[in-house]
Amino acid sequence: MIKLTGIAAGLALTSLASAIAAPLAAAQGQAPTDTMMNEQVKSYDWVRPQADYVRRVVMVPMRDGTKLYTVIVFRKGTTEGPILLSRTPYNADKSTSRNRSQKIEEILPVSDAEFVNDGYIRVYQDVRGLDGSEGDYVMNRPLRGPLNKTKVDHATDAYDTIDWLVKNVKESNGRVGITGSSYLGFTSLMALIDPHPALKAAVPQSPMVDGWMGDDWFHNGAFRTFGFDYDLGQTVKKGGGAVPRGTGDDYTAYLQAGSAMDYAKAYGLTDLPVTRKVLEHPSYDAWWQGQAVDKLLGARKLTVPTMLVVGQWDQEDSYGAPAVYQALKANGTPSDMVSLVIGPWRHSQVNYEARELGALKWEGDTGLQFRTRYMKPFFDCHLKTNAPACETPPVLTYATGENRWEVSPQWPAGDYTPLYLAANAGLSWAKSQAGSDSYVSDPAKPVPMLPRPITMSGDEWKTWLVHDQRFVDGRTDVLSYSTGVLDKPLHIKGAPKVDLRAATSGRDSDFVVKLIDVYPQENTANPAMAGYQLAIGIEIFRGRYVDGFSAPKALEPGKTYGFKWSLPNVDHVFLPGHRIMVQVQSSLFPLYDRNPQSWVPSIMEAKPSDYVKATETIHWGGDAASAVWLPVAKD
Ligand code: PG9
Repeated sequence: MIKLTGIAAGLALTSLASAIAAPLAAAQGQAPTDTMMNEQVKSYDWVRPQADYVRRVVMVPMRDGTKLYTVIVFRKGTTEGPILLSRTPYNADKSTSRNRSQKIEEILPVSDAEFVNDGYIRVYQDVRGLDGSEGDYVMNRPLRGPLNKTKVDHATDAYDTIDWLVKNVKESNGRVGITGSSYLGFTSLMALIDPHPALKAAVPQSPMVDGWMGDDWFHNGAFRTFGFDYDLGQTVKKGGGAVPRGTGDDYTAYLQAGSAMDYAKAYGLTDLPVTRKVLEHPSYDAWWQGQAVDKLLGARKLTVPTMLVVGQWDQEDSYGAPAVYQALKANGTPSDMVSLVIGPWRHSQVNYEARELGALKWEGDTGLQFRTRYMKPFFDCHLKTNAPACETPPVLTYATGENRWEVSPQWPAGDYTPLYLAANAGLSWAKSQAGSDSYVSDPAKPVPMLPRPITMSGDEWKTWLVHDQRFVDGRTDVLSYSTGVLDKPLHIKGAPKVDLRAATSGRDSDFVVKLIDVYPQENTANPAMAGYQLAIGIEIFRGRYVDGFSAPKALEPGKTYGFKWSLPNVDHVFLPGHRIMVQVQSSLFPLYDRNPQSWVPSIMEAKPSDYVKATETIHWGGDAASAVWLPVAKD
């Protein structure tokens, strides 16, 4: 005999019981049933009574009747809580439900812990048209006006949301702050336009401000292909994700496709309205200018105290925060209304653990340090009931190299001093006799942004700006100029400015300049850093815009032009024993599309035959003294 034990025995007994029960029921005159109970229930509340928080989901009505999905989270027992709002395109539900924990610190992003543990009410809202919110989604929806004929934008949506929150969240003290990084930085900035009176403070982090000048879509006219994946992920309701190009080398995938338009067509991206818009506006026209948030804010009086934050190696939106700071400073905004923070971070790293970036290590968790020592006190002093006095630094930066926070009264905080390109691959503080160097830029072999194979995703993308640049030093199409070994520190605080005197044999050309800290050749304690070429700033300029960004023109072959642009804002100390290097090249692929180097009205649509080799001549000394102007701090 087989003995049944445990579950098997239980199951066997249950089936035996029903086998007996059915004929029994029939015998007793009950009608056999041909339906079964539907075992699905309508919903499940994963926030259990034991949760240490309250989590409310509400549809907040906007002035046009559209309702926006809004999640309100706070610790149980909170009263008189300041509200901290973020308006997101990245799913409010997901931002407030990590692991479905019953602990508030666990369901929220790590950067929220210090706030909710001190009585703040955290609110995340889906922007209109995305995730739980109703309405139409327009990427970076412009302000009402020539580019937006509707009655709503992110300024009105923020206003209506804040209005609803202060009237309906009884646990709050009626004071609201707004924050978030990148797209959320953009929505934070838009809330500052005709703001609700209850909005008392803002911390926009790495905000996307001017998509053409230096944030996500272009830099100084050169198109950033990374936007394709973003468009697909962001604007397709089902099945978006990444561009389906497989796991191979992105360098090869983009090179084989041809122009940006060819690539877009090959992958069906021209079906996306947002991609079409970007491809149709290759120059700095009214469409781009009209939505540049630094211009919008610079034309108004700032009425909400604002702390602008950016990472020194922000691979997506390095331009926006300092540009808004400069625009507000230029219109007379005082330091107690606008301040600037530059941390040693990649894009959005301010909200994560930030002890290191690639091979670079900092003194502790610089993200946490900033949030607890500066960002939270800033919100506290503007939002708390019985608030402490504000002690917000006008400018707070992290001096990389010496690895310490420092406060400056204004930004830039150095005196611009030219470091000239010179003979024998040198860099010199004095202008030398005239001379030049040349290289051939071949669009068939563009200079890679990283050692191949390249996948512009994950950690590789997050840290590419701090990658050791030795992998291109020595290429025949990259010029490297260097100082001797420094005998004392050189501290720079600001955005280095490039003044490149160059000629091309073609009709158009890109120029890329990198300012590099070359570490000492030997380092027994840390061999990974021996001889490391750390780019302190990398930036591109598209030659056709030499006379203005809205007026592209063909270059005259052989004529020397002065190409001028800025590198990202930095606070860096080149230490004794290090050298300063400047690299010049004419492509940075595949992040930036290739310049065909012949004249075509739109580079987006260049044909294979338009891509030609060009000889680039970089002049130094005399009347055509190429230089990088460094904002040298007097320490
Ligand atoms: N940098 C991203 C982005 C912002 C706005 C538009 C497009 C892209 C982001 O990280 O949100």
